Amino acid sequence: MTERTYSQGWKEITLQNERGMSFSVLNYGGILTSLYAPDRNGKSENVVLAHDSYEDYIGDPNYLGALIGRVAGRVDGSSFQLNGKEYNVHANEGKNSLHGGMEGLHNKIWEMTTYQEENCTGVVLTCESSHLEGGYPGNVSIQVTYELDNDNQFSIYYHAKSDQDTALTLTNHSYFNLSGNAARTILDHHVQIASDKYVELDTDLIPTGNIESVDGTPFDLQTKTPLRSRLLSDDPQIQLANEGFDHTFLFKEGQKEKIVLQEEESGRVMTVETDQPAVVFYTGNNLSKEQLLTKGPAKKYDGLCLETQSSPASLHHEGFPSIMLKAGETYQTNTKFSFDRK
Ligand code: FUC
Repeated sequence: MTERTYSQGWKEITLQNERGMSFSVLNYGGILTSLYAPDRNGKSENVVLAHDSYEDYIGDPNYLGALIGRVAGRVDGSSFQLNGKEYNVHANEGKNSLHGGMEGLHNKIWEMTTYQEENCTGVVLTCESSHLEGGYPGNVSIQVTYELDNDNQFSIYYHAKSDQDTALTLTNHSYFNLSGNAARTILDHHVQIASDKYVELDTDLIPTGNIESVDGTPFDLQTKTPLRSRLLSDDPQIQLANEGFDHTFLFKEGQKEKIVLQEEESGRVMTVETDQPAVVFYTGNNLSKEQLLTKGPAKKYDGLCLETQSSPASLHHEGFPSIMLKAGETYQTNTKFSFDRK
């Protein structure tokens, strides 16, 4: 374990396993600032995007590596009804609310405690979000654990409890790039998602509520698919998201491996398992050269996010798994990213 302190009092913890993997996390936003995984030849390199200067994490429009909540994704019109009452949450993207608004979890200082067990090592992050913070009801205690084991599995466990009924769906906003230190874009990554349905977006990227079949569309990623042709497709849904995916894919039942991501040149393969019903698959369509990353200026498609979660579309539409958390009940979910090489 190593610990670093930054001028603004931020702390960063780095933990490693016995198989060439390590990760670093900042107490600011619970941001995953690095995740090192070995390539085909055993060379460990960073597989998530990171800012060069730590100040750039403040107000980062791309939410690099951050924990996201209370409601990950977009809340249409920044309002919703709960128990017959209307709640207005903070609008931070026109009239809509993105990723919990300005007071989202990505902006919080989290407490961090590390642990070491026989086969794994981890860090537990905790924070409190008070009643009406960001406009959301209930005092909520949140605990997120990042854990790395000796089988090269990196897991995120989410845990929350509220003293009032509220809306909650948490995720992590890491941008994966398996080429290592973002040497190549994600255009030549292959992806497979166990999903036969995706959620249509309007021009503000708000779910229309229409659940569409992937059949015969660029959204059919049920077999291993190179991303390039899909991202460069003239499909109107791909076009409106600034030439890429920024969509919720609803997982099929009964398949343990929900997502497989592969970069053939490095040989890295990442498999995602989750108990969440969906993923927002975002292909870094808005990354641009104004942001300086550790590898140099960012560019479109430098990384992709796999935001496992439930959809905030459920706040306004039928047919989606609910994101309501009842007072006193426990929100508990997990997502596991397993690394391998081929
Ligand atoms: C994702 C996308 C958004 C946005 C943000 C930084 O979650 O859904 O469109 O660009 O990340």
